[in-house]
Amino acid sequence: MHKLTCAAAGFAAGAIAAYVLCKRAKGGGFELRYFPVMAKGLGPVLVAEHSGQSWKGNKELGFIARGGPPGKNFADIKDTLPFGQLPLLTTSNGEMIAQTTAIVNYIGMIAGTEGSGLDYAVSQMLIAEAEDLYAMTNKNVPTIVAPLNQGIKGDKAAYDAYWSEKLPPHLDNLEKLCKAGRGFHGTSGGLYLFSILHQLCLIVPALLKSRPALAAWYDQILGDPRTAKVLSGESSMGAFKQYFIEEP
Ligand SMILES: N[C@@H](CCC(=O)N[C@@H](CS)C(=O)NCC(=O)O)C(=O)O
Repeated sequence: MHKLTCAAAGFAAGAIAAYVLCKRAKGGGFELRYFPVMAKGLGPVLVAEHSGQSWKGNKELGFIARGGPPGKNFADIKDTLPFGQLPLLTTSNGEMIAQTTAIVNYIGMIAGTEGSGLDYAVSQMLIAEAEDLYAMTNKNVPTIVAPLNQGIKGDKAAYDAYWSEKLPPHLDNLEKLCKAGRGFHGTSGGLYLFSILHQLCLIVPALLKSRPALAAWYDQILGDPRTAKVLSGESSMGAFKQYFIEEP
């Protein structure tokens, strides 16, 4: 009987969560939900803040991924999500869009910040490269929740090889691409790449020092007031914790 009650309560919370997710965004603009860490949330939020579109995030929605009130926490909405994971964008019609790259592309498309012609192609390349960097980083660099030698994480040797051998060719390629073209501008793809590079620069501040074109572009995005608003926790999303950390 007790189990039945719990199951019924779980179902009700899920139904309320689905209803809330569908209804809330209908007032216009879109909504973003994520955990309070940078990881895969910083990119979509930067793209949203730079887009000029109307949007609401965790803070304004009262969404607290772990331990938030009924319908406003990850556990309650997980079963209603397209892939059971965050980040989530909810459109003004209540449609749910998951997968970070889809969210970045969707905002870029509605805001016209995805670039056109060659800029569009470069923006797409940067999204794909940012995903490659994220996957590589996630395997080799500890996070605030996962130390080395745990789960998919490699060991200290893999961590060292990541910084000294694996990452540098990627940065060199980005430097070449940035120098050869018209820069990466503030396209949605550029902002998503920035969100990943920024997380690496928090660990190694001199990371881009020997890549002047990339460093100049990075500094330009970093110095933008919209970026400052997001990084300081003043955006509608609220504060982000650093996710990847230095090997202790
Ligand atoms: N491919 C997905 C991965 C999303 C993902 O891994 N989300 C994690 C947080 S970074 C999550 O929701 N974890 C909780 C869970 O899987 O229950 C994307 O890029 O959006």
